[in-house]
Amino acid sequence: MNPELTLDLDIILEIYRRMVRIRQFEDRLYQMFLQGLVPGTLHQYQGQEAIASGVCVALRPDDVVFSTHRPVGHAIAKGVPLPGIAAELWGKATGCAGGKGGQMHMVDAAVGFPPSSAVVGSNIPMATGAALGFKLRGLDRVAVSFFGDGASNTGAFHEGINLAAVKDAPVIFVCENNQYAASTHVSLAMRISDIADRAKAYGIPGSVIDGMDAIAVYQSASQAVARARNGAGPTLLEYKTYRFMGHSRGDPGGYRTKQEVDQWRSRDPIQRLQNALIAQYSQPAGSLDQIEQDILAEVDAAIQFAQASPDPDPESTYRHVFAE
Ligand SMILES: Cc1ncc(C[n+]2csc(CCOP(=O)(O)OP(=O)(O)O)c2C)c(N)n1
Ligand SMILES: [Mg+2]
Repeated sequence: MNPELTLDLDIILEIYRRMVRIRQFEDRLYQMFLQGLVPGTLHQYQGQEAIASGVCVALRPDDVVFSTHRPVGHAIAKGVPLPGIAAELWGKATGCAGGKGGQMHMVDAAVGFPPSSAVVGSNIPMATGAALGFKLRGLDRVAVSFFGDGASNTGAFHEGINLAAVKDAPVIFVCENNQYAASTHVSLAMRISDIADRAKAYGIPGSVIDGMDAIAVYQSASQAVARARNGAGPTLLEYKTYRFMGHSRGDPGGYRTKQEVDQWRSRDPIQRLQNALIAQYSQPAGSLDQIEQDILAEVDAAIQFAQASPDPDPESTYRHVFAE
């Protein structure tokens, strides 16, 4: 039997919804950015949606996700409400970080999303620390760190994973290998072709998974989550993927060939899941269109909310600097 058919339809539809929500929101931001309507910078997530969505659907609401400089997709997938994300991008008082964080600093403790960190690699030991805290308090919650191929070359990667391994901390290390750290191809930054091989050095399981296949992402993440929750310790999951857009705003992308970008775009993870929903789960194309229309309305509403929201009160500048 096709293993895809063993998965509950509701789960696949939930993964699909989250992926479409990320794509629609990110595409809208891109269009508005080109019109000069988005303040600040953008590090976009198009192409990688299967990873955030597949992993987060495998989590409970009280599990926590530590993200990076590219956090919008992770935040949406973990359930941070779109209006708060949009308002944060516009630096408004109603933003999820009160308008003080901007694009790289999404946060919502209520849905298990501690502040994302733009310091590459730093969120790896943070996730280990949170997971150790859960373990010491006897809780069966898990922590996830999302990070890139570039982050896997930092010292924080080594320290964070090694400590988690020796302590059997309930954490999942999710490496999104999108082939580039800014403009540097992975082959120029490491001698190995699979980052998952590094798991051996820490005595934990590591696997390589197709990050454009949402169902494979969900299945691999579910196994790692079950292992962590059962006290068996951390797992390193390397998802091979690609970012469809530039590294950040204004990246002309001259370091990638059109042929390479087109080849990866032809493996679009949303199109792939849509095909599976239609062909194997007999979902009418119309019902998937309806999901997309509903999400477009959510995106419109979130952006209108952000644009209509007030700027932060100058008096709030020194709030959240010291413990109150
Ligand atoms: C410690 C540190 N060094 C450098 C930077 C600048 N920087 C921001 S993103 C980035 C590339 C990160 O690549 P990767 O980890 O593969 O993540 P991706 O951008 O591909 O998602 C760099 C070098 C930073 N933010 N932090
Ligand atoms: Mg990368």
